[in-house]
Amino acid sequence: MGCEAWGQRYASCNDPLTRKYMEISEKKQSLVCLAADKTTMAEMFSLLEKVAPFISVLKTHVDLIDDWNMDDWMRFCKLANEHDLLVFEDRKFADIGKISQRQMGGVYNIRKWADLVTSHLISGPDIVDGLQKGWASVNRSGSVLLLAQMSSRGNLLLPEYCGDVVKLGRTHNGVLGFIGNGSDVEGIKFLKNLVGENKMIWTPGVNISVGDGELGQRYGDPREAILAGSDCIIIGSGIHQSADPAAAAEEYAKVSWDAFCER
Ligand code: 6AU
Repeated sequence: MGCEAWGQRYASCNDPLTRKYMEISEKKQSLVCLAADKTTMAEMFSLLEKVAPFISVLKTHVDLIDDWNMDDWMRFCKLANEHDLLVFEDRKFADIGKISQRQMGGVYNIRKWADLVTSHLISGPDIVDGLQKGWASVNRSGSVLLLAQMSSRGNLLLPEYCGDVVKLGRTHNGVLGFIGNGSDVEGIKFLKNLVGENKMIWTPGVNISVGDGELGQRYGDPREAILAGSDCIIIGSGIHQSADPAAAAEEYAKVSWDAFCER
């Protein structure tokens, strides 16, 4: 499968998951990752069925689900894969390498179903190797998005730290890219300048209604985020709190793809 829209970035990329994201996003014409922040399995299934055609990635917080069990969860992930979605567990790992490796297992067994996970780099670079060993132990592969910035008010991921995260993550094969702050256009441009073309920037903190969200969350405009350098907008409440999640997802997909083509 070719990938015209991503052009040179696709041609020069040899990371399978990055390529897969580019292919899916081109096919669906959507740079949208849904943050499926629901609390029951029934709500997760219902949301997925409604929005799947308009999104390229499904982001989960597995520990938000009150009635979680492995059988339903594996069915849910299988359905997501059938809808051509990457499954992304936003676990925000932060421990030392060997513990992070083991946390890929445990009750949730993230290594068995997630293609992508988020991680902080606060404990140093071995965390990425630990997470990669987690996938390798079950003969699967996956990739890590490192938190280089955050969208929440008062967070401590300041520019110097952001620069250090990018320096370590830019050349690591186990890293797909970086989480940037979608609410801050200048911040995304700063990050893009550090990251360059080889790794991705995915941005939460994006909503068509810009401004402050709940409990310190902040929102920027989806088109502006993509023009500034975001390769994927992570949308939660903008879709799942909408009265019509399918229509909202379709709208975010269109805005994202138009902005990407403009860029
Ligand atoms: O659109 P929202 O505000 O309803 O949801 C935003 C989603 C949530 C957060 O856990 C996540 O994006 N997030 C992250 C991620 C992706 O790691 C980082 C961050 O800085 N801010 C943020 O909101 O599921």
